[in-house]
Amino acid sequence: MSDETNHNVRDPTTPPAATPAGEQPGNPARRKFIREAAVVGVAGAAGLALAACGKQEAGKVAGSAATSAAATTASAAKGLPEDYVPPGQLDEYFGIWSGGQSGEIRLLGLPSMRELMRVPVFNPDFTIGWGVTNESKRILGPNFPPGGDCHHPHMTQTDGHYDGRYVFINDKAHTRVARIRCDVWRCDRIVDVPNVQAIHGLRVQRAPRTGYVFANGEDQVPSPNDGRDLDDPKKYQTMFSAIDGDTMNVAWQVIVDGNLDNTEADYAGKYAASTCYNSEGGVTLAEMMQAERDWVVVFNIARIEEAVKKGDFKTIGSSKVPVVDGRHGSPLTMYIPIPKNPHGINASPDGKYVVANGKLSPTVSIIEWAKIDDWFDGKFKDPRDAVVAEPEVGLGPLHTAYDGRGNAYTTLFIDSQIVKWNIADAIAAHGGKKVNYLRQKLDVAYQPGHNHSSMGETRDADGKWLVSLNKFSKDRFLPTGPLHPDNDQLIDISGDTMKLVADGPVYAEPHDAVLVHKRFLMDKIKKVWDVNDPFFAETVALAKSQGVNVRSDNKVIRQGKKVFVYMTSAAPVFGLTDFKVKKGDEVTVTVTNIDPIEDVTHGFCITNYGINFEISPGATASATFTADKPGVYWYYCTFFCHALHMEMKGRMLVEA
Ligand code: K7E
Ligand code: CUA
Ligand code: CA
Repeated sequence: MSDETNHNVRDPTTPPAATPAGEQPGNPARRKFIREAAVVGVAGAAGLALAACGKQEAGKVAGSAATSAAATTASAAKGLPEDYVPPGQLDEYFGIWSGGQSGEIRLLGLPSMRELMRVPVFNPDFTIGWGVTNESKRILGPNFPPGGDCHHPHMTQTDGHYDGRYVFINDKAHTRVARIRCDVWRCDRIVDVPNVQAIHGLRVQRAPRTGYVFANGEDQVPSPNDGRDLDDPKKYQTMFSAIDGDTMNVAWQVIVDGNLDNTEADYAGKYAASTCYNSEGGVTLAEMMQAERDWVVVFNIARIEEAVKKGDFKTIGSSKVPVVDGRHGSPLTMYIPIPKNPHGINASPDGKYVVANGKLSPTVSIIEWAKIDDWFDGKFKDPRDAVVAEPEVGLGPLHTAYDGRGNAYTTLFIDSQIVKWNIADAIAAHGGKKVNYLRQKLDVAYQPGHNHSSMGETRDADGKWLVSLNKFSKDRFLPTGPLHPDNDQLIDISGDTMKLVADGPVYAEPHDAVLVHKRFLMDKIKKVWDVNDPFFAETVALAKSQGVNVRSDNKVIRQGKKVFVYMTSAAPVFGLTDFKVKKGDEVTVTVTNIDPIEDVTHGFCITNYGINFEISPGATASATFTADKPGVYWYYCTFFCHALHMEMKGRMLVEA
C-alpha cells in the first residue's frame, strides 16, 4: 500500500474518525457470514489479511470459505448475507450500470450484484458484432469513433415512475447521447449534440413523461468552434441541451454562463437544474477554484419553449437547432449561488427538494422547487433565498440518494464515507432549531463517486438498497496489475442504520447506476426477436426488394461487383454450405436465425476476414466487406448452440 500517493485513503484496519451510530468499520454482515461459513473461526481475520497482503495462505483460507459458502447454498437462509440469492432464483432489481470508459451499459441483478449482460453502445463489441454488422453501423454512423465515456444511465419515466421504455446515456468523449431499448436491450439511436463539447450530466424529464432528455455540455469552447477565438477564453461558452427522447433530435439549446456539470429534473416537468463548478469561466484548475460560490442553474422549460416558438433564438453554423440565450439575467434561467465547485445534483422523491453536493465545500445545498416557482413569479429577488438549508455533512460531498423515508445518503469522496442525514431535520436546524440532522457515517472502500438507492430517483423510492460506486478498490481484491477494479459496494438501508453487505469488483468506471425493481421491466422484455423488429427492418426490406424472403431463402445474388449472400441458420446448419465470390467483390452476408427457441443463439464468423456477429432467435443480421483475399475461408457458428455446433459451418470460396 502506498498511502503517499493516495493520502485520502484510510487504512481499513484502523477505526474511522466518526461512526455516530457505533458501527464497526468495514463490512460486519459479510465478515459475519465469512466467519460462520468458514471451517475455522479465523477466516474473518484471514479476509483482512488477504486484503492487506494477498498472501497465498490467506488465499487458501478464503478459498475454503468460498467452498463452504457454496455448500451451504441449499441450506436455510439463516446466517446468510442479505444479498444472498439462491441458485435458480431471480434477483429483485435490475441494476443498470454505466460502463464508464468502456462505452457500454451493463445489466446487473440486485441484490446479488451478478452481472447479467453487457450492452455495447459506443464501443465495438465482437460478441454481438457491434460495429461489425450493418444494423449496428447504421446506428453508430459513418464516422463511428470507437469508444465512449459513459457516466449517467437513466430510464424513461411517466409521472415520476419508471415506464421501462428506454434508457439514455451520455458519451462525454464524443459529445453524444444514446438511447437503449429496454425490450431487447440494444442501442437503437445515437445523436451527436452540436455546438457544445463533452456531454456530461444527463437526466430525463420525469413528468408528464420523458419527453426531454436533458444533457449538459461541460467544457466551454468558441462558438462556432472552427478555429476562431482559439485562446480567448472570454469568448468561450457552453450550453444546456434538451433532446427529444422520442425522435432523438436536439429540440433546443440554452447558452449559459460558466460551465455545466451534473443535471437533474423536477417531479412536475417544469424545470431542469444543473450544477456549475466554473462560474469563473477559468481554463486552469486555479482559475476554476477562485470563487467561494458557483451556481445551480435552473432552466424554465415552459419559458424556453415559448421563446423558441416566438422565434427568439439563433442557430449556429450548419446546425439547425434553436439556441436561446440563458445567460445571467435571462428570464429563462435562474442562477442560484451555492458553495463551492458543486458536483452532483439530486431531486428528492417527495418532489419537494433538489440537493446540490458541495464537493469543495463540506455542505450540501437544499433547494426547494416551490421557491423556484416563486422566484420566477417575481415573489422574491435574491435567488439564494431558494436555498432552504445548507447542512454540513463531511468532506467531498459528490452525490446524494434517498430512501423515501425522508433520509438522504451523500457520498463523501474525501472522507471515503456515506453520510446518512435527515432532510427535515437539516431544514429545521437551518431555521435555528437545536437538532442533529446527521444519522450515521459508514465507511466505504474507497473514495465513492455516485451512490444510488433502489428506485431512489422516482416516486417509488423504497429504501431497501444503496450502492456506493467507489473509485478505488486498493486492497480489497486479488491484485490485477496496476489497473485496479472499481469497488461497487452494496449497503442495506432498510433499517435505522446502514449495513455494508457486499463488495462488487467492477471494470472501470461505472460513475453511475440506477436500481429498477423488476416489476417495471419483466413483462416488457422480449425473449426472442420479433421478425418485424425495426432493428433489422432495413436489412429485411433490402432483401425483399431483391425478391428474397430472409426467413426461407438461401441464395446468392450478384449485382455487378456487389454480391448479396442470404442464408438461414437453424441448429446445427447454415442454409448455405458454401458460396462463391470473386476477389475484389463487395460482399454482404445476411443471416437469419429461424430457430424460434428461446436462448438458441447462433454466431456467424468468417475466419481471417474480421467478420463475427451474433444472431439471436428471430433476428436477421448482416455484414458487408470486400473479398480482398482469394482462397477458401470457412465460416462457422460462434455460439455453442447444439451438440453438432462444431459442425455448423461452411466455406466461402474467393476466386483469384
Ligand atoms: Cu460524479 Cu460524471 Cu456523475 Cu463521475 S460524475 S462520480
Ligand atoms: Cu449455431 Cu453454434
Ligand atoms: Ca468554481
